[in-house]
Amino acid sequence: MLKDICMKKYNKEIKDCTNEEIYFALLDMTKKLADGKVSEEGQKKVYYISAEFLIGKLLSNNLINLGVFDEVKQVLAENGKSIYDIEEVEPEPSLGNGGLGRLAACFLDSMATLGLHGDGIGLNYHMGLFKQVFENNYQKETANPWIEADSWLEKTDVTNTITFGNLKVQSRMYDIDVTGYENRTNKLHLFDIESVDESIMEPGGINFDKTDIAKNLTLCLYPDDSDEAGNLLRIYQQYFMVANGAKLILDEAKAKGSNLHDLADYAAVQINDTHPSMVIPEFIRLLTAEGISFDEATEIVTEVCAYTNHTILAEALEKWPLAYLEKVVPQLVPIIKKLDEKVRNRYKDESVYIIDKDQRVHMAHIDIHYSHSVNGVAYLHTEILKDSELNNFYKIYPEKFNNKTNGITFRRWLLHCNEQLAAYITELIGDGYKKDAEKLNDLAKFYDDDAVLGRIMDIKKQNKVVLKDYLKETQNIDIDENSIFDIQVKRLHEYKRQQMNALWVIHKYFDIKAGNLPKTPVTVIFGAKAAPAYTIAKDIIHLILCLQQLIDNDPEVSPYLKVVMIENYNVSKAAKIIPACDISEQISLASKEASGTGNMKFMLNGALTLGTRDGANVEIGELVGEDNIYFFGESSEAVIDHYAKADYVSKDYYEQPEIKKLVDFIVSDELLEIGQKESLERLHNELIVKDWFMTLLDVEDYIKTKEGVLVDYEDRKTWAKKALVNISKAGFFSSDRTIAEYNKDIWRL
Ligand code: Z2T
Repeated sequence: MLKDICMKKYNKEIKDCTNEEIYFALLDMTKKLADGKVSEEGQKKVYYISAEFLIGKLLSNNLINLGVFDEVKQVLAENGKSIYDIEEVEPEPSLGNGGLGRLAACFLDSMATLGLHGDGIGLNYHMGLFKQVFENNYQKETANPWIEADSWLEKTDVTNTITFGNLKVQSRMYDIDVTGYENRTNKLHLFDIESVDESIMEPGGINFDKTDIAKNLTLCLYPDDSDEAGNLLRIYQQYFMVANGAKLILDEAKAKGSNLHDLADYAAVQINDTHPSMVIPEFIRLLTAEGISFDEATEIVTEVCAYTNHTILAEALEKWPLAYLEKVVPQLVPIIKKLDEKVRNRYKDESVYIIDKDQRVHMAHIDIHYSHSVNGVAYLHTEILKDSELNNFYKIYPEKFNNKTNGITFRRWLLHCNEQLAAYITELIGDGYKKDAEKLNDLAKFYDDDAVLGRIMDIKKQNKVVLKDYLKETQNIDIDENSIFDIQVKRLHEYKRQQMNALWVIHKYFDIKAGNLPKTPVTVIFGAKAAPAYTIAKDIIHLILCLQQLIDNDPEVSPYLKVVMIENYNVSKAAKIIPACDISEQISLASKEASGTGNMKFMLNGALTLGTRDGANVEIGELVGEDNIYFFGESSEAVIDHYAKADYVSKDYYEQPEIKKLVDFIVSDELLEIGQKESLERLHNELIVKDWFMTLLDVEDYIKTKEGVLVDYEDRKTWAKKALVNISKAGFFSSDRTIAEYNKDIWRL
């Protein structure tokens, strides 16, 4: 088939085509194959509405799901081409920030894989998330355009006029095929404005005129919300997404015979955090325009919609000033006021009102009152929502609250990223695990099989070499495949505590200087983007890059310790990094990481977790048992208690001489010579006088525990067994399981 396409498209044999030409030919081929698997099925359909879908590159993923990856790889090889070189040609769509967006992408994969009719609804950002480059040991942002003349996007003839007060914009829907693993194909619908203008982006950076909505609405994944124009743009984007989405959902239901009173028999809408929450008042607006009473419209919408919460961090909970909504979406304001009135008539507790006394609209409150389901994303997270963050709502609606522990698609995060391990698992237990992840438990019979443990460690070693070669090629960095790969890759945020890991590096640096040499050298790998306006996060990146340079240039230390900051960490880099990992750093302040999903990817690929009892780490621990995970630090209860009593004083911890020595090294002569004084001093001061996420509370236990991990690493056989236990218990974290639960408890397709 590929041969024919190349002939027809370029009048060339495969062997004579460039990698670019082959990529575009495979694009055509894949689309055709996927198309054959689209089918309307059943009356009810689920719509996953999300401001982010971090789909990453799609070619190999689609070839795997369509069952032709091995065949294509073979044909290419016979013609002197490599599928891995072709993969490099594909631009990476970065239509998400991190976990929330990647989760949405995994969920689409699992819906199609389970044969559920479920589509995604989102926005066609032209730039996606910024591209990160390092300059003078600092993060700099540049634009990241990804749409080419020929891409996965299919232009549809669905268009709408979307009204914002006096401004009207024309929209158009673009579709991306979502292939299921040996199953149906669904669609990801991405809406765009017809008048978008990429040329308003200032060259070399990520700045553009934030007020020119008709040109910028879908230009970028939501930008900083640090100024009014940024906030307003975000509201424009959100309404644009839900207005197009709600219209599509009603049109599809009507086409299938719905009279709208029975909408809940045709549509289930999952609201991914509060970014799409305006879909609730928008549905009510459309339904009442069709003659349905306001009260009935709220009941219909409540039956259709379900809401997922992804964080308890106060700053991430959206509260829009009513004045902003009046400016951008005046048509929704009377509806939101009426919804608030209904709440006020029923409940006396001010904390559950939609509009607060400062005239701010709490988006999550709309969702909780007017959805039938509210879920957290890991057991601990849901318990915290019920017991503290949303306790006042839980008291009103206990039946609405439920947990759906996150998951990841094993197609991308095992079959694709770690072909060798997948092939070996198949050799051991057959390939049933590809569709039923719980079958990984069958690996238990090999826990004490030396030959198996040896092979598991061999594969790990080979993956480390692959990463070594990749880093050499992309960043000209040399790492030692015989060192321990200790990895923390995720967005940069103080609650995730990359700064604590940096303090460990400082500790180890002192230790080595003092002559305590580690048996096996350690390579500490970081990858993280900081939000452009998040100053302290950028300071932490600066510290890590300065440590990297300091240690590289120190012949006493560099044979034993290396720090590497991966530039522009994204989905395709994750797929290269994760299979090579020995120690997975999941060290967030307990209670703050709602779930985490990187933790699951590392476990599945045979890394051991060093972490706090936070998010899904708790469930990983329960599955593998305390011998096969390294927990440290204060419990979530203790942390929540510290916040309640406001009794955490970082200065008190800083005064302990061993801790002071580490923290003060941030402003040592050695580092000031490399880095910028202002930045390092700001971070130093922050840790001493604020430390809002309690780094110094846990740093001592962290260092002690991590030293223990390094000791354990030396017993290779016991380590290999722990790795195999982790792989074998990872089945629970398949997003197929998560989606089956969403369907059983919430969507009921
Ligand atoms: C995000 O990635 C997450 C939560 C957010 O709250 C926003 C974004 Cl962009 C508004 C993450 C959580 O931090 C992480 O713990 C979780 O695993 C992930 O969502 C998916 O649920």
